[in-house]
Amino acid sequence: MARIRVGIVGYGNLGRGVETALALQEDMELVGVFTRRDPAAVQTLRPGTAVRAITDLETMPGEIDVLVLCGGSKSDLAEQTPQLAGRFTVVDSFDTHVRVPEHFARVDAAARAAGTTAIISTGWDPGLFSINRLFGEAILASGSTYTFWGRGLSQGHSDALRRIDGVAAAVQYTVPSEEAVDRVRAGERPQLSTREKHTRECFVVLEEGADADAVREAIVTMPHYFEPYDTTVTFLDAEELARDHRGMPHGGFVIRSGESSPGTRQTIEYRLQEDSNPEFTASVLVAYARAAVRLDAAGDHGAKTPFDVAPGLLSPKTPEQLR
Ligand code: API
Repeated sequence: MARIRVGIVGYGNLGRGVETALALQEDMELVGVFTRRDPAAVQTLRPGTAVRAITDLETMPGEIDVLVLCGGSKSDLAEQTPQLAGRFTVVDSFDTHVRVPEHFARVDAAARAAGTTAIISTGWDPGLFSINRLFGEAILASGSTYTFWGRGLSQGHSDALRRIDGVAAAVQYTVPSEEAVDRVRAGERPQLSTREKHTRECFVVLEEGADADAVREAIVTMPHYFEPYDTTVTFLDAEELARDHRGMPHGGFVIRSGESSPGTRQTIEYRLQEDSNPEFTASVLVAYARAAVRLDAAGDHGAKTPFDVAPGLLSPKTPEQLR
C-alpha cells in the first residue's frame, strides 16, 4: 500500500515534533518542510529532510496527501488553514478555544469549495481533552466536569507572549491550584471559577529598549490568554531563559464526577503526562493527518474537529484488523 505523503508547514517546536513523530509511523512519509524563512537557513533535526519555500506548495497539490500545519493560533493558522485548505487536505492544532467556531466556519467554506478535508483543533486541549469531556458528559448526564492543566509549558500562551511588541523570547507555565485538584479528587463537586483553577507564570526576555511596564500590561490584559487569570510576569535575560527553561513539559487531566442514581457515584479521569508538549501535540496531529487522508479519500469533505472523526480512522490498522 502506498504510504501517506505528508508536508509540514512551519518549522518551530511543533514542526520539529511532527518530523520526529512521522519517523515512527510506517504508513507515512515526509515529503518536506515548507517554510516562510529562507530554506537554506533552516536546519532540520533529521539529515534527509527536504526544506522548501512555502510558495513552492502552489505547484505541488499532486505530490502531497496531507499538510500538517504547525503555525501558531494567534496569528498564523487563522489565515493559513483556510488558505491551504483551498488546495490541500490539512490538519491543524488551532487552540484558541473561543475562536474555534469562527475558525471552523472559514475553513469549512474553503474546504467545501475545494473538495478537501480539514481537521482543525487536534492536539490535546483542544483535542483529546475535548473528546474526554464529551465522553464524560454524554455518559454521566448528571455531574460536573473539571479540566486541570499543568504544571507545564503552554505552547499557545508562549507563542502569544512572543508576538507582543518588545518581547524577544518568552515561555509561559500553567499552574493548577493544588487545593482545587485535591477537592475534586476527593469527590467534592465545587463550583470553580477560571481564576480559582489555574494561575499563569510568564518568563519574558525584553528586546533592547522595550518598556517593561507596557509589556507587562499588554500581557495581563490580553483577552482569552491572560486576562481571565492571575498572571505573574518575570523579566530575565536570554541566558537565564536558555539555562532555566529548557524543557517543555506539560500535561493535565479531565475529570467527570457524577452520579448515575442518587448516592451512586461514578468518576472518570483521563490523565496526561508529557516530557515534551510539542512532541506530544505533534504526535496527535500526525494521527489525525492519517484520518484526514482517509476522510478525503471517502469523499467526506469540509472542516471537521476531533468530535467528528471516528477513532478507527486514527489507527494504522484496517477496520478488519481492529475488529
Ligand atoms: C494551558 C492549556 C494547555 C494547552 C495545550 C496546548 C498548548 O493553558 O496550558 O498550547 O500547549 N490550555 N494547546
